[in-house]
Amino acid sequence: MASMYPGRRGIRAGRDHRRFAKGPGERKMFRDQGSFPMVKWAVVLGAAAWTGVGHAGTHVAAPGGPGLRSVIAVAADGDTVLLLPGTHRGEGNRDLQLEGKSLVILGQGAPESIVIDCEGQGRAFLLDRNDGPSTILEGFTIRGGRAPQGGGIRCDGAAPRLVQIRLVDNEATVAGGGIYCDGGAPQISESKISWNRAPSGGGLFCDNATPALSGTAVTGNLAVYGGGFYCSGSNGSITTSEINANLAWAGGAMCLSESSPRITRCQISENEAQTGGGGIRCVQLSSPEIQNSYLLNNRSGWNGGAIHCRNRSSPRIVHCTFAGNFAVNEGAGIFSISKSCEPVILYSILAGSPPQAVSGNGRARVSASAWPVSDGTPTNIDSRTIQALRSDHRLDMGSPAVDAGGPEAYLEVDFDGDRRPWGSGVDLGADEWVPKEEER
Ligand SMILES: [Ca+2]
Ligand SMILES: [Ca+2]
Repeated sequence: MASMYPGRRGIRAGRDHRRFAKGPGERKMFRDQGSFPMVKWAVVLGAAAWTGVGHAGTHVAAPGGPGLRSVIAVAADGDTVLLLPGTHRGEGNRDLQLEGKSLVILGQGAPESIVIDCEGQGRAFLLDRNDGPSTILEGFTIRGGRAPQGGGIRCDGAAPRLVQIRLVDNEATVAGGGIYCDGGAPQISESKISWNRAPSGGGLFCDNATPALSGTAVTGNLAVYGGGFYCSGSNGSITTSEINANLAWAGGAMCLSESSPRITRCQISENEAQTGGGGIRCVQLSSPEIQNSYLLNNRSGWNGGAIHCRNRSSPRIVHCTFAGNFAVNEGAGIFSISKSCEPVILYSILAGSPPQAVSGNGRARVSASAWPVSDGTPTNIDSRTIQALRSDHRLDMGSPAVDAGGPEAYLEVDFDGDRRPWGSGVDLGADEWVPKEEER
């Protein structure tokens, strides 16, 4: 491991985070994804069986064969390339480009059993502006990639769909250990981006891109800036995803610079930074909208355990639950370094973060939320709310947080997937309490 990276205390966090991974959020996250991939597989495999391998629309790449590059070369626009189980390695299986053709590259089997191993000799795919949403990479693993930008995949103005892709143990020497996006609008769903590393953006780096992540786990990645993500001039959306146990010098889960993504129904937990922003570090002019999300057990070696704001960054945090975050200095929940920052915290619960859950020179506006009484804030609704959180940070029957949220704009689905409001009002925090028999 290069010495520029922070130490690996995050490995401990990675072990701890499994207890959250078994929570109802993740179970519902993956259940929500439906059966589309299985149906598609059946259709494709049925077509291959009916017409044989020589069918014009379907091509097969087997491990040990001539390699994916030569299969792509003979494929026509709109064709499907089936990757057979096993490890695809060698020169014919790295630094691949699709030659302007829209292809579906589909793993035939469990994504973990189909591996493109770049063996540290290059990246798997370089996609460009010819590769739009009809370019689909689905159901396989990319590991061992190494490149300056985008160790596993680089997208230059591309907008491909990545479905059930595993980007594991890739490295960038500049930015984007797993994937690097220079412009474009990639859609990443039901995927895992784990154990990648780069100086900036251990998992992903987005530069003036508009990514859409859903149902994706960004876990255990390592960087100097932005363990999970680095977004520069990039907005986009992150929904029903887990950003857990990433590690960085600054911005454990993510660094945002001139980037204001919309983060909904996500769990951001167990991330760690040696300096500001154990979870999210808003560097400059970055005002993400964070809704119906959990920020749990993130740690900063300086200020801002969950969120650190600087240089006119004013995130808007609505219906979120903070618990167990920690900062060595101050701002276990949210820290704003300057008066130019005006984070808004609304209808949220800041638990387990005393003292100074919200601190710094910024003009944080906390309203209609519950937070530790030790902060002496006039906006505390009821400290019993915090004590009433279950061990899994969900609400329990009779919690003061039930129906205590606001009538203003809210998402109609809570973190768990329950419809909100249930009962006479929306609940505080990320979770809407519903009677057990009504839980989805
Ligand atoms: Ca309610
Ligand atoms: Ca719920």
